[in-house]
Amino acid sequence: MILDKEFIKYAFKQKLMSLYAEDISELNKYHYFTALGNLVKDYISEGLMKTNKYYLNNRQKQVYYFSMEFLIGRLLESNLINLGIRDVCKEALTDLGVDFNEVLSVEKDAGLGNGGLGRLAACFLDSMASIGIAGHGCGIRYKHGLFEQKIVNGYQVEVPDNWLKEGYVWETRKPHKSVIVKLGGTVDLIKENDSFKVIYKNYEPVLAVPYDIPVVGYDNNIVNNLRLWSAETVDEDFDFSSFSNGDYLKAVEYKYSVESITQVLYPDDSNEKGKILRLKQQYFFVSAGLQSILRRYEKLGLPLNKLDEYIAVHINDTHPSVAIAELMRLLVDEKSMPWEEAWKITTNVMAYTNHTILAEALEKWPVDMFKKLLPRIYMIIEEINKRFCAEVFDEYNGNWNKVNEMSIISNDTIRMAYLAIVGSHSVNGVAKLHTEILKNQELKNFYDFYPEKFNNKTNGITHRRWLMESNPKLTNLINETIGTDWIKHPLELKKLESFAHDSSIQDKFANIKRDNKITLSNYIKNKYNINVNPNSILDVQAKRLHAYKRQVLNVLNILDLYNRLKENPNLDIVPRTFIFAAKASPGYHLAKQVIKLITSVADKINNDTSIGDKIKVVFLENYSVSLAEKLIPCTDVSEQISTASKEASGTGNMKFMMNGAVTIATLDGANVEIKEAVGEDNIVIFGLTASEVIEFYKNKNYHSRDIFNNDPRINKILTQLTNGFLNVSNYEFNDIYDNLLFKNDEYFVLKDFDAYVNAQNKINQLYTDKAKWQKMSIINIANSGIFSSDNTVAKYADEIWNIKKVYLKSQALD
Ligand code: 26Q
Repeated sequence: MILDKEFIKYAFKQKLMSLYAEDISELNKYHYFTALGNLVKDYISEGLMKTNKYYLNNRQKQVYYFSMEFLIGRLLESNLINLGIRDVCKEALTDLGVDFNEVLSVEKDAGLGNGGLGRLAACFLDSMASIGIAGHGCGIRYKHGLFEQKIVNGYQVEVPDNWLKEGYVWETRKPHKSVIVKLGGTVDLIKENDSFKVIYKNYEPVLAVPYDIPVVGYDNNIVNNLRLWSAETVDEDFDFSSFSNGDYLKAVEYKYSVESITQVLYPDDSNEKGKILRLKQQYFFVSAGLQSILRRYEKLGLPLNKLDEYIAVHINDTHPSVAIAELMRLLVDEKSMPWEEAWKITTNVMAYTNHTILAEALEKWPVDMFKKLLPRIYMIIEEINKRFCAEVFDEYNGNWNKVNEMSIISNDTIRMAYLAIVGSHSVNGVAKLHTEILKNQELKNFYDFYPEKFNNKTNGITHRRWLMESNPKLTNLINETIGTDWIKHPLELKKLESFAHDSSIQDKFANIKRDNKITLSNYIKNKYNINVNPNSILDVQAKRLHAYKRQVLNVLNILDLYNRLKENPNLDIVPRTFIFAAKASPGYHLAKQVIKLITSVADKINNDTSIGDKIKVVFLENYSVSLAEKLIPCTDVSEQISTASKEASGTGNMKFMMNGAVTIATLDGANVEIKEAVGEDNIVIFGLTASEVIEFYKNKNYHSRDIFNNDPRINKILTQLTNGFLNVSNYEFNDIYDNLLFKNDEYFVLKDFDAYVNAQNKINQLYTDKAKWQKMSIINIANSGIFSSDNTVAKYADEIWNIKKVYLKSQALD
């Protein structure tokens, strides 16, 4: 099919007609979006079918990325870009009098994730398809994604995200590919010759129905698949008569209980613990995913003992780690494979990525609860653990302490990270520093035992969404300056470096940033009625709210700057707009208090006419993929100020640098590698290092009160939190205050305060030298190519999955 402008105009009008039986002039942007979306989906479907056929015919090894979260955002524009038809579609719609950008903007985000981990999964899907890796996503079709955030009276209010309400153009329901997942009940093992037969009784059958979303590669004819599972009642069981004497209410209850499994994404990034529904979600999609993988594999007609040559399964954090036991169950129980052989295959198939070192975020399940919901899986984990403990015992000459420390089951809980490590052939961290901390601290026992399993894969982001789609003006300028090779080979962005000192090029980059800032300031004016000066420094901290990410440190600096300006109205600073965007987990009280703090500081400062536009503070509500796409291209200063050692990697940091922001950062996560890439002159680093933080914890020799007592600035600011200065009750920010002073400031906010203030002053200084700043900005863009997820995924494919790239010529597909 050739998609030229005339054909698109014709097909678009046809689509509108077949969908709505009305003329284009009678319809609106929502109809236009649906029509264009459907048109594009039809076009993609053929590619999907052909790619699939190619993979099957060539027995291509496949990787399945199992993740509880896929934060994919909007798809229309990225699909158009990857298909190479964005411009022609824009022209076609413009010819028809339709505002193309308005059509794109009505698409609802698929917000099926909390933050970094979910967005990483989405970037990996885009990169796998774009570099030619046969890789697919497997996850959950939540009826409600991450909540929508409203700010009311300065407080966060959560509204359910009803993203499926008007239907979702990109998905295809595949009821004929449904499978059954068994929950609860009991199991009997019946001896049969040398083996066992497993009998399941009184379990609850759940029908897992797949919905497929195509994942389009960039200009390469490849379309992979994201399969999301939805829970439904099994028809025969939902037959009302099967509920003795037709108990209508019981039947409805049953339906409700089954459907609740895929009702909602847990809006959390660590606090939610021991919730049975979460475990159901995990097992539900893992079992469904593995069953469908095995069913497809059997179509190939290959023996099961070669499964590891054709299939890789990657687990995104421990959330899908029951996959290890479930694959054992399928191989041993359902396919009668001997345990040893099944174990070898399972560990060869599975690979695990760790995304956190926060102890409280490591998943543990109470044995009682687990056993009740997944009795057979529990037995299998016990067996895995028994054999593993025996190995540890042998290796360490009968050292029971080691066995206790490393046992998967301990103190009546199952430690999922340990299961994931034991059951995988690869364990990776997501940035160099993070991997080192895992190896030398958190998972040291396991690194000593299995050194060959551990490796680093620094995160990445797709430059197609985070540069080409979100910042078209910058993209065009890069194309004019160095050509377009970088699009398929992002490392080529490096060529920009030779222009970093060229003042005419610098001006062009500066003008684009300014244009983008004007767009954002208009948006802020319309939505919040706040005037943002486009000549001010746009300083942005956008990420989930968490104590370790230290939004509070940012706020304390703003208050200090405000105090200084009040004392000295002639203080010579470049006007600065501080922007925050962040969702707090609904049950995370402290994080919500921080939102109220930011909005209160914003009210105080924005309404102080003596400040003018020297400082503005804006809290943008409902941070999401599409808001990030708006915000990042406008940013001058990227705030990456987590307590060193706490942020596994960060990926926002990469998105901002790719759009020419200068980073103010601690040496944490991937910031360390950003610094290596751009050089220390092109980033502003401050604060404690990871080893200093770790030493303080070990020696218990940090006392935040001392800093409070000795630093009058801190004394003044913290007093302002509690004395009505911010026009709220004196108790409003109690938790923040207590954490900093009475709970000894776990995240070293006060300890790093002075260094941060100095770093911010340095930013101010650097910005006053326009040429210097622009040089820094260009060098950041030039060195962002190594953070393209294309590189990251290529390393996963090569070093973990053992999968080669495929190249599909369009003719080869017919
Ligand atoms: C756990 C149990 C119950 C409910 C929810 C959860 C849960 C949900 C989400 C636990 C963790 C998450 C998400 C974690 C996450 O996003 N981690 C981030 O991963 C990024 C990608 O690797 C890193 O860049 C970030 O540093 C890391 O914080």
